[in-house]
Amino acid sequence: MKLERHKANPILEPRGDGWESLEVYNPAAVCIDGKIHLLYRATGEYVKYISRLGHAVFDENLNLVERFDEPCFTPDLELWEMSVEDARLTPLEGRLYMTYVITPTPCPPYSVRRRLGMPLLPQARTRVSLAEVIYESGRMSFQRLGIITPYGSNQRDTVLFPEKIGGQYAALHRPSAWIGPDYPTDTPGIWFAYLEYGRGYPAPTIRMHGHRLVMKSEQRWEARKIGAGPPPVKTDKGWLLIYHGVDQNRVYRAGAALLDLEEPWKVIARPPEPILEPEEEYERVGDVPDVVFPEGTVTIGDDLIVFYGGADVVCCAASVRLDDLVNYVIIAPGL
Ligand code: BMA
Repeated sequence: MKLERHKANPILEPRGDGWESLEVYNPAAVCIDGKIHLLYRATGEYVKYISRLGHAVFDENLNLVERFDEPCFTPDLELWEMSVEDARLTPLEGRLYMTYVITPTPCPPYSVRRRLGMPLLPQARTRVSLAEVIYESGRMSFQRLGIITPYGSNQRDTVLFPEKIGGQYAALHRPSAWIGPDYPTDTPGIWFAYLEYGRGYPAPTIRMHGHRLVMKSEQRWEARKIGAGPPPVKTDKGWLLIYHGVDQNRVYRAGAALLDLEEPWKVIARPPEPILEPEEEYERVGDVPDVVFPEGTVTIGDDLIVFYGGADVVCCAASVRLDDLVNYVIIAPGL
């Protein structure tokens, strides 16, 4: 089964000559009062490669209603955030939370550096932070809650579960450094962790504990690494997880799996084939060729709409009947 692309793709493209003139991609999504809000990663130059988040609003038929001229979220240099990237939005207990990647050393992706003759090393070191999102009078504002991923684990792709697991807040995360002989995986995989408040001054810290590997690379299309996409979607058959896999040629595809509702580190089903792969020009040609990178979903009626970045340049949408996707994940040939 494949997701069906929206006819108006790409739904957002770079514009102007400022902060969002080069790339607008990898959108988080949330539906509030019948409007779909996307928070997308945006860049406007390749030298410092600072990412900010932009905010666009769509109706349920994916017509653009509003796109704000200024970024809604920018790096806080006091916190050594030089770049804020790849947001995910999770409604939880009546509040809205955002996880996002931060780095003090942003650098353009490998393909851009090769094209522009920039040094290919080093890679950016990344961690993931949490913020509460306050939605008021049509605009988003943010209350930072701090870094949540463990020191030195080099993280992206961290998503909150939209409800507690076994009485505790919980997340999936992707520690790139947790590979090799000391770990149960040789390539970056998807891990589960609980979140808890720890002591801290001037504010409590939120830290992860109880880490367990959930999924590691299995198929050729995910041989290099995998990472969670949008936050898990609750269904009566299990948590639906849409994730990305990267092959040895750096092609990014999306797959789907079902995780146990009570013990989400247990995989119920994981079809071997991707549900979305780069085929259209806006996915195949761009700053990073051959990338589909899902980061948000909303359910409208019976449909699940998946929002994803195309080739690190544009925002796109694709959809599927949620029941059909869950049934497919269950009956498709297993691991
Ligand atoms: C990942 C992140 C994403 C990006 C992807 C493909 O490491 O940087 O934001 O879309 O690579 O370049």
